[in-house]
Amino acid sequence: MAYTDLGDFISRLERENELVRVRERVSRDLEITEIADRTMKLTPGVGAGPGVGAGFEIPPQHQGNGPALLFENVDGFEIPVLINAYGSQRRMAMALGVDSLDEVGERIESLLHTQSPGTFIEKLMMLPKLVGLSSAFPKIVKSAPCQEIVHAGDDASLDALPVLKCWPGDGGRFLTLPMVFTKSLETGKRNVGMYRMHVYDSRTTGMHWHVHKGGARHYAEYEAANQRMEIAVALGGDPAITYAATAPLPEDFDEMIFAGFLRQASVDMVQCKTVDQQVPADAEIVLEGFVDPRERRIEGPFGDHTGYYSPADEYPVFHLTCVTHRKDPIYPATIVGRPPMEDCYLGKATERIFLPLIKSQLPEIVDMNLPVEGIFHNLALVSIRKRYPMQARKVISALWGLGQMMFTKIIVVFDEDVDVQDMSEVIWRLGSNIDPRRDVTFSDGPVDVLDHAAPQPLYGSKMGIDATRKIAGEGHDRPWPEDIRMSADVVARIDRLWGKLGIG
Ligand SMILES: Cc1cc2nc3c(=O)[nH]c(=O)nc-3n(C[C@H](O)[C@H](O)[C@H](O)COP(=O)(O)O)c2cc1C
Ligand SMILES: [Mn+2]
Repeated sequence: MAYTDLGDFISRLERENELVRVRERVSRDLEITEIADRTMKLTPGVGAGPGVGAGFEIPPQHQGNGPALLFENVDGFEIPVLINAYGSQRRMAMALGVDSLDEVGERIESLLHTQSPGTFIEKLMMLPKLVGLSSAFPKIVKSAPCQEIVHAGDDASLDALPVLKCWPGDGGRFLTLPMVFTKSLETGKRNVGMYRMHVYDSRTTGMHWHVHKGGARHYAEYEAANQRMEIAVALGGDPAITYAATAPLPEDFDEMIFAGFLRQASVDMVQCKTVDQQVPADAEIVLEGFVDPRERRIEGPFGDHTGYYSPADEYPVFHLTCVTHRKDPIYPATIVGRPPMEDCYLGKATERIFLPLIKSQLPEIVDMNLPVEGIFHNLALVSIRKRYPMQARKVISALWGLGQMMFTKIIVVFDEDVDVQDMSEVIWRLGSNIDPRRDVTFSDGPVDVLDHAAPQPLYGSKMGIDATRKIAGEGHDRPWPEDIRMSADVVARIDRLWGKLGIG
């Protein structure tokens, strides 16, 4: 059931009426962004706004967001641009071959219940063993579609790729959906992360891995050893592989094994031509190259997923040594910016898929919502089954210690009966149930590199809010009021009467 490649996924999207081919000629500079941004912000019943609709029609049934777009006529380029392929709950589920994202979470949960050793990380690290070696581990293949065409040496260039300039204030054009393959110098273990790449010229780009991420951790080893770091960057392939590059997996958990688990079939990998890396054989385009351990260059600014420009800063530089690609490749891209955007749905997939793992460590957690406007690291809404005083504080502290949850600026904890997916209820309970001085707790720690409100980069304060009802032992001596609810017999009687009342 796994997709053989990106083209296979595109065919599925098309069959399901989830993709629009844009045949009008458009520029890769800003115009694709403007069309994609409007598309990502379409809501049912709301028009696309002036100007859109000239070259294509939006099918009617997109729940809260417009279709995937395949730009077939990008001014000056032969290669088409795919964007917004992950941009809805439905398409994200389709990308992972499930009907609902919770299915993936349930598969993880049932694995954890069959064999259940140790901590969160230990459990996650067990996954490959649990899934079984044959089905999840990557396989090496000798020949690959992604190497049908090879441009090595002086022939290697980024110029044929329709890399987007996303926003007017951007420092240049950026690869926005690259899977960056690195290897630890010490252990040889692989990491794959999605880190945007600022194109400086035909053969050099920035390498924007944040200091907290796997690529930067490997890079620190090469810096210490003063050794050149060989890197491969893949674009496209089975969408489950691309998602895996964005997933917040623990250190040393091979994203290609996780992709194998997601697609329930191992990922075929092929050896690169000029660097000691393997890449997914089904990729559209592969960039091979290296990063020098001493070189730095200004990267950015870039209109970021925070909805603000992230400032220019110094990052390592990627030097291209070879480009390989399919005969007729597709260039996958996304834009980020003020939410909701396509990346919100990649993030929502992570929320659903990782929830069972978080619950295995914090069993009192019932549900968690990372609202898209909270851009994932700003706001987490969590419901818990509370049994003892200060349990909400324990959950808050524990979440700040769990993987990339460490970046979460605001965590709000509610009781189990609160639907944290319902923002109307969230705001009502939050305002009603807290005494700010008692129920708000502050802490300091690492913050996301993109956080611009922290007084200095990389570290700042966090806020935890206990919005649960206060129980004995929490210093609240007054009785806690009951929710207002109608008596069951009256509800039943009015249920029977309702249709006759002519109200609706
Ligand atoms: C569209 C998109 C762009 C991203 N860009 C970056 C980036 O430029 N730098 C970065 O450190 N993380 C970026 N991320 C987040 C990482 O991909 C994510 O944190 C991932 O878990 C990193 O994997 P790692 O833990 O193996 O480093 C991006 C995510 C998405 C979905
Ligand atoms: Mn990783």
